[in-house]
Amino acid sequence: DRIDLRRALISVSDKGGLVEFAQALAARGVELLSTGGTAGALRNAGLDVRDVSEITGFPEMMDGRVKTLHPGVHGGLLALRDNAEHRASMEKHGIAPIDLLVVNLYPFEETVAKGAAYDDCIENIDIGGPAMIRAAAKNHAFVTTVVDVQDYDAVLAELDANGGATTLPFRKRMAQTAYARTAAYDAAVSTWMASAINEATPRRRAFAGTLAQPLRYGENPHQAAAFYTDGSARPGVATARQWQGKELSYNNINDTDAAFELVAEFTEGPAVAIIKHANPCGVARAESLEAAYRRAFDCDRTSAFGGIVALNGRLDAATARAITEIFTEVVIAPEADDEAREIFAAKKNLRLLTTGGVPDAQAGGLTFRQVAGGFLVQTRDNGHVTAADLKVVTRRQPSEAELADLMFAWTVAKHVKSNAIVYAKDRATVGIGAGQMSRVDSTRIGRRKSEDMAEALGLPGPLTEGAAVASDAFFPFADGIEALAAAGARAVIQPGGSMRDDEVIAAADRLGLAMVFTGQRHFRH
Ligand code: 93A
Repeated sequence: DRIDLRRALISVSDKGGLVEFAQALAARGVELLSTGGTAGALRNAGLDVRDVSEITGFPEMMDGRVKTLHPGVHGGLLALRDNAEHRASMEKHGIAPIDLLVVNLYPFEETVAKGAAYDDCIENIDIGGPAMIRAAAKNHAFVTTVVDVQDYDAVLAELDANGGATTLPFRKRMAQTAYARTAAYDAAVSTWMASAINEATPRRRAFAGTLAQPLRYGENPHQAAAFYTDGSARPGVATARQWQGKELSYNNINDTDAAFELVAEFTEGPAVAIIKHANPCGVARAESLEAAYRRAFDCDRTSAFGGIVALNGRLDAATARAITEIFTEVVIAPEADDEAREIFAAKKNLRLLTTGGVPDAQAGGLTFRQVAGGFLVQTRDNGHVTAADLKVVTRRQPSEAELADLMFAWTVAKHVKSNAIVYAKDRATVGIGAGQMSRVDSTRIGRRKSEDMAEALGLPGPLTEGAAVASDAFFPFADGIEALAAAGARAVIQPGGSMRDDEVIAAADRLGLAMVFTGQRHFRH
């Protein structure tokens, strides 16, 4: 299964490492064929190279759209060398076998990422490159396919280990990588076109990402994992710059995303969220980020330990100092002051990420969840209500202050796993009940946590006294409302729409609560 490497076709857009690699091939006696730009670069470096146009008998034409699409090339890639008929065809048409194909594609993803115009993106859809890659990879019984600059060294090592030949297992691995590349490339084209033509539905879509980082392990140490990016320019964990600390883990990436997407909801003034296990354990708005952090921290100091902190504004020294008072895993912010970075520099295990901006919480896009045998795709939960959308359903109207807290709690609840109950006061969470199978349980958990916190802070509890409460989905029975009232809550925001809304509203009226319906639900599982 060893194939001696005699002839290579190299056609690359990313010319990094090209000359060194081609020199190493030439030194091993490999004949080089190339397309225009690549051949030029190789000649400049003093290498002997044949132009593909010499093989095809055609010049590169139509702005390079047609360079390698020719039987002289594809025959050389696809011919089965142990097949008499294929060999006869090669002979008859003067087709020489190509043993190694080195192609990296027109930079379509980069062109889209830099916001290029439609026609520019179209021109950067590579046709000849993927055609050659797919041909060479299909014929891996004889041909080695390289689609990534990072694999050049592996090819040379393979040749050296096998006396100038490649082995079948190696060629199979390279072929598998090659198809991953062409699949991801076409998925990127399709995804870009969907947004270019405003095709928002998740139907007829292809999905693929680019490997950004192999991870040390997954959700648990016995699980292997990797992080893929989807090419979106959305500011967030995938595009952030990491200033210090060890590599992010699978769970860190997941939680950091949850934290940053939550604070991105707050566009008016400083906001901070602290996340543990993908749920917020404290969220607050305040006049400064430091104050917001301290108030978020005071929601659940116990859970905040080892948490992930997201800010929606520039990290300053005072906030950095406050954060370093306890152990925190990751801090993510749009930017960070030099002084804040210096304060963090003393904390070796703390990772600081800056994103350059805050994402648009109301932007479209798709989200995924895997199930056995497939995955579920849906549009992002970019649902948003304003005070004008709310319907007061109780005799008592919420006060201005209650209304502000209701809106705040509702926004946080959108980012809490269902069943979600969020108690808030003065634009800070004071109790969060997350991820319970029963809504009453979430209600009780939020209250109990606030009692624990009151005790820890030496305050008369529970802190839920006088709070506004959000529920991510409707109350099926009056018992949830009764539990909220027992916790001292004064106002409630929820979607409404239960069969027993009448009972629920009657309970709120009886207990003196103000309640508003949003008409929109925010399940999150
Ligand atoms: O425009 S193409 O789709 N038509 C082709 O026939 C073709 N053949 C190779 N693009 C084509 N290529 C691509 O050209 C390669 O995939 C590579 O990215 C690039 C290298 O061009 P050059 O050698 O001129 O820099």
